[in-house]
Amino acid sequence: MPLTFLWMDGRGPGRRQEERPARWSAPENDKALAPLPNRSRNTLTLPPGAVLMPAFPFPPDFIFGCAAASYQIEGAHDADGKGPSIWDAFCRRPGAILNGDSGDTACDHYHRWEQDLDMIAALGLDAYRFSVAWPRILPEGTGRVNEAGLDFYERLVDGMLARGIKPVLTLYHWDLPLALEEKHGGWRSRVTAEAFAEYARLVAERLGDRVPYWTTFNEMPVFAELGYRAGIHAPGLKLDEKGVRTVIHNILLAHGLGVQALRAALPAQSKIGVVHNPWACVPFVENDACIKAARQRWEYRNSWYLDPMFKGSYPGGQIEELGAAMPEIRDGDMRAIHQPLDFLGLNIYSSQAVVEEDGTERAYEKDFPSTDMGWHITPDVLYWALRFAHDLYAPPELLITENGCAFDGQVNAEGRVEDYARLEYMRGYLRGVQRAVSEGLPAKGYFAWSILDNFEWSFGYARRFGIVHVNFETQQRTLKESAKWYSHVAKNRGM
Ligand code: GCO
Repeated sequence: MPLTFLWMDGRGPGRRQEERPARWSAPENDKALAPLPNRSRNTLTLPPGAVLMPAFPFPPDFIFGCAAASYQIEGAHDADGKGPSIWDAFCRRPGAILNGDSGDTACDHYHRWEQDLDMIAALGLDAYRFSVAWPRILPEGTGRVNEAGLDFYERLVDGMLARGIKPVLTLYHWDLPLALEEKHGGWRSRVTAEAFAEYARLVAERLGDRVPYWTTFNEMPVFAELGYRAGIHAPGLKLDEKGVRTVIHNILLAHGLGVQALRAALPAQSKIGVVHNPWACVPFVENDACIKAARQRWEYRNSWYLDPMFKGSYPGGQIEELGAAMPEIRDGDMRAIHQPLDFLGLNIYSSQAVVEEDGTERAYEKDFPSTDMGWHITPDVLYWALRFAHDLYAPPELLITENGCAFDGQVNAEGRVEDYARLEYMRGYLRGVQRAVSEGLPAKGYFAWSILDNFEWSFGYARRFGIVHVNFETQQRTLKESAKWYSHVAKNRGM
């Protein structure tokens, strides 16, 4: 029986089922990249068996991935020669973590990684963004190498490749070897920056031939600000302005030295980048003046981190504002920090402000719809972040390396986790990415945070970000409805 559909003019009629390749790809690649056509609505009668192109298609090589991080999922905190990290220590500090939780066991991914990779493969996801725990490789941070640690990540990477999953590796997702903190002051010291480069080299030498995407750091502002100024993340310090700026400088330096070490050790085609969590905003209305004003606010708020890496200098105006709190910069530091990068990863959950034409930042009202973290649900923010990052820094590739939401949700009597709020959140945010792609911005991938409910830092297990539910008593995994939906999107290359 012929079906009548509404479809967007200019997107073309559906493809017949039998013509459909295993994975959907756009009839003409550049169609997906062309600007959106005028949305006049037409009706179309399709022959039986025909399927529609997704209303919001993505290019065939777009990466639909998922993400997690070592300390948040691995557990096995002292297994096979691993040294302690600053998070192992911080979690033991009374009152530091909600409910006294720790990552000691977490999702026990260290022992269940095969099952977890099977799940990612069954969902049809293209890539898995994971992090390496530095203290598994170098239990004291420097010096003695723990081969068993390297072996674990080698098995994990080979396991991904065997299942057709692209490994996207992060070297630092906050679990610094405790010895570096205790002996040298962690990121307060340049010794840690040099140690990081050595660690990067070791991992690259072992896994370089198999990992296409390499990331030095995850979210510098978070572990610098929350760990060294607010004291609510490891190592739990409350430094003054100059102290924090010194920490940031050392992290940036570590990034630069790390990129150099990676370039020297990796095959030429490897992609090297960094993951930043930008302060993000949207323009009040979509006109040139508002967009310009929003981009200026975005630049002002992110340039302390992005300018050194992409331009080789701290933003001039802000150096003046800082005055005596400016960190010491040694000869050659800025050159070392300023390394060519192949991609910029963006972790974005929420817009912080609506920006008016005169640059005023308006905060969202208190009762604005938000997730269990209290983060506002602002789907357009991904589009604007991709656009501003492109306009200001033009990295060859942009990836949304994290996006997702905390909503509580348990397995019901039918064995389902009906997290339609998460599904709608993802649908809305992904449309922003699709808009960016359709306008020709180099947005190459999206990674759902997170594949599993996991240890959410100072919130312990009390915030669930997973598209897969984890019962932390039994370690039972259950696909949430959002995971099933996301699997459709990945398999159909669009929504
Ligand atoms: C972070 C980290 C993740 C978090 C996630 C939700 O970015 O803060 O990359 O580890 O769990 O962002 O807060």
